[in-house]
Amino acid sequence: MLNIILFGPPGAGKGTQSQKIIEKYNLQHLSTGDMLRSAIQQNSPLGLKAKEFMDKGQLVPDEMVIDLIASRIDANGSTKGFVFDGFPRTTLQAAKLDRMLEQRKTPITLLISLEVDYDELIARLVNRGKVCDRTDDQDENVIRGRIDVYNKTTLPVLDYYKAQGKLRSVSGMGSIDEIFERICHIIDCVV
Ligand code: B4P
Repeated sequence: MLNIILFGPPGAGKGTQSQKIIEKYNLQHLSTGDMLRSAIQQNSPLGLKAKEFMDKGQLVPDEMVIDLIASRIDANGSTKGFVFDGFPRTTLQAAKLDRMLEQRKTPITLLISLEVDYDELIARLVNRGKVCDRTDDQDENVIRGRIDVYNKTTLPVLDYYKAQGKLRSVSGMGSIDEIFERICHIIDCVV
């Protein structure tokens, strides 16, 4: 199986590139952000709780997303592999994911880290806030807060996978197709 973590700060292009990767390599897309937004739309108890954190630009509690991911991995046993988008976002989530995949004898193959300048991240998310109804993109202070949370809480996940020799960094600046070409080059070296 090919299991890829697509990693990067808010606005790095994780969701955008994940879509292209799953189409080209026939993988299953697991986005915790999408799962949580869908729970919010359905007004489920999990969605109502998640909304409180997401609207403020904070991470939702680890156990909520870990349970979500575990159920989706179990539901997709016959896939050729997964693209994890927006997960793991803490080292605890990373350790739990490793354990889940170890039990299924299908470890993470690579973590691809998208690197994008701070000002470009802000510009992309402010722009998305104008065209989408995502509440976490409506306020520039919340956007800046999400990037702070990424730097403080999520970045250590890079070191976790670097220690396993699985980290690959790629520039996330430029056109969507240029970035996708760089990502494919990395993936094609392992398939
Ligand atoms: P996510 O849904 O993961 O959202 P995101 O970090 O903002 O990135 P996203 O993938 O959507 O955007 P992209 O960079 O593709 O998380 C939302 C919230 O959910 C979190 O803040 C947190 O509260 C919660 N959450 C999710 N997972 C969690 C977890 N594991 N643990 C705890 N909490 C969790 O794209 C951004 C914009 O840039 C788009 O408009 C896109 O069109 C544009 N864009 C992309 N590539 C571009 C390019 N090359 N050039 C120009 N624009 C580009």
